[in-house]
Amino acid sequence: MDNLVRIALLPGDGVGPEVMAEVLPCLDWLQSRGRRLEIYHLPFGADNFLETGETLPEEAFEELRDGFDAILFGAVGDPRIPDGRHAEEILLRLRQGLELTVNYRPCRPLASGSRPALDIEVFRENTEGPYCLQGSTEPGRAVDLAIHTEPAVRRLLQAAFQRAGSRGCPLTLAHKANVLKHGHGLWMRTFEELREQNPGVAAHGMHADALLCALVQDPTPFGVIAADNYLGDLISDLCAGFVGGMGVAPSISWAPHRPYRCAVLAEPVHGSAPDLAGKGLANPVGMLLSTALLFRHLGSEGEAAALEGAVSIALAEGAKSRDLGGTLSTAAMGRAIRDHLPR
Ligand code: GGG
Repeated sequence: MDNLVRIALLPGDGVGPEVMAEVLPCLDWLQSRGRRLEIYHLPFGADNFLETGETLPEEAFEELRDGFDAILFGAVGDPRIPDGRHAEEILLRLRQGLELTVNYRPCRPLASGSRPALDIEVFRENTEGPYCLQGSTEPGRAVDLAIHTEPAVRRLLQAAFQRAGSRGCPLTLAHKANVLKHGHGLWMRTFEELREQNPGVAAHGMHADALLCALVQDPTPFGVIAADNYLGDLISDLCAGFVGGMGVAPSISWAPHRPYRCAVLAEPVHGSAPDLAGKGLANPVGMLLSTALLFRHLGSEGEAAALEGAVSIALAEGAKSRDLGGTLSTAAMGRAIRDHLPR
């Protein structure tokens, strides 16, 4: 029998609660197949902040860190909080505080059929770079600091080398070491060291601007792409555009060194899309595929593959939400997918 897994659900803002609602029956389904889960719904987000003045209180963070195994996250971002303070104090706090260094963003065609020609997996460092939130705005001058540390860079690159090795595909490091000599110099040195230790992996570095051009011209030769937080964010969004857009892009973040009990967080790549919220216009596919990634991370490989398969079959049969040119609501799209889950 599997061990009990405690999962915290944080739907967040905007379309987050709507796409998270489509996950709940999938968690029930996983339990119906013998996986023991304890699910907790947590309210942190813009509404809670505006009501209580709290973003993610320290006790709540510690409870998530030490009392849960995994987090399923929706999205944060709300126009009523224009400085995005709550988003930083919730999502970036979780990524950084739990040391979720590796953010994995797969991009492959979704409809079922022959082997995908495009099969890119972006490994994005998730806790550092310019997203460390250190900087200042002064009259006529603004500073955003980018911090890169050797342990985080090494952890991210080790995960990318491991994955490229097991897939037998090329590994590309995106960098701008010609300009960002210090930070990306560290990335290059660590990459070279790991390249020597992994002679079986066809690994090379590429200037990020040239990489973006090559991706737009032909993404099919690429396999695993590793990048810092900022470049990884941009590259993975571009790649999402090759396979249906932001609404279908999943992600999962984990701490390979497992410093705390809670070492994994799955969330769609998309943000809160406030203009779509409350209208049934959001596509739940990114959230559902992120849930499948979590199932796989927790060792439920069969159920992960079945959920991914259900998405593929539903899309191949013509199920389409508005972003994909169809008319299905968020809930109808979720139902069309779940109809293909094995009982
Ligand atoms: N699930 C990713 C997420 O919520 N990211 C935060 C974000 O991008 N917020 C800004 C926005 O929603 O536009």
